[in-house]
Amino acid sequence: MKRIVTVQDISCVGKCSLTVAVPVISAMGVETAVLPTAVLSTHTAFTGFTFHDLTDEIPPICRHWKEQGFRFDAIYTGYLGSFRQIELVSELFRDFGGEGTAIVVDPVMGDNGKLYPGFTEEFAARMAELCGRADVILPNLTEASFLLGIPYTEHPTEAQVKEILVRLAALGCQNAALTGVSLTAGRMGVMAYNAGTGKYFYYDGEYVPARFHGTGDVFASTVVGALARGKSLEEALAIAVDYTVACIRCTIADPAHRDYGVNFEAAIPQLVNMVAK
Ligand code: PXL
Repeated sequence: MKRIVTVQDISCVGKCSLTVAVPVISAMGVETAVLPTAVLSTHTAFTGFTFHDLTDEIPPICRHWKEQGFRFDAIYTGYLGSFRQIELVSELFRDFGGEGTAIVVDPVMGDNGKLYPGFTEEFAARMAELCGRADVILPNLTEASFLLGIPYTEHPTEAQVKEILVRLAALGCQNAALTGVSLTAGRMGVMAYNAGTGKYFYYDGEYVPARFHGTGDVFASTVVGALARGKSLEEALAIAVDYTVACIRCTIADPAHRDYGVNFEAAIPQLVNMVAK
């Protein structure tokens, strides 16, 4: 069985980060090790959330893993809470990366043109350096604009998306995939660029006009799980679009749905089928 490790926070209630990554990637038949960066009572869209930083735990955990000789088929990073955590994640890439270990960075920092609480432009600049060390990065349009220090455009043209992708790849990563891209009315998906081949890839699904927290984490977790299961990046991105749309559909199909997180649980059987094909 393939084994990945994911580095992000535990938001106890809110269906994002680890409470999404662990069930989704595990359901795909991939062992999912965790390196928790912080414990929050909820994700940061709630008011009054608690935050307990776990940065000091990271070096001893990694030391123990090195002693045990653990290897991972992928390292997947999501929400990181501090400059020091970015540094420690760089060290994790150095110590556990290399041949046979895909590095996937989801530079979780914001959405809808705004940074999440606590993030700054300086943080985005450091996150951009981390992206340069990845095989695959998965920013949304907001995160891409902060990574590159360019204005946010909600509806970029295809030419603008391609230019953003080339600039993202110039940070140093092999593949950049931009989420939340809509090139046709009523559709939304992902466009990716491979710096080695110079090729673009686009895949979209039905655009459901509803926004929920955690969809980026559902998307990124699915990409990581599918890659670990031997899918190509293009296949993994397509599965991730289809699963994310299925999750949003399941959420709004329930009139009593909560307004945070998506009902990814109900769509897990579909995900399992998609990855088995
Ligand atoms: O879904 C991304 C995410 C992860 N972790 C925390 C968050 C968010 C989004 O708001 O607040 C703590």
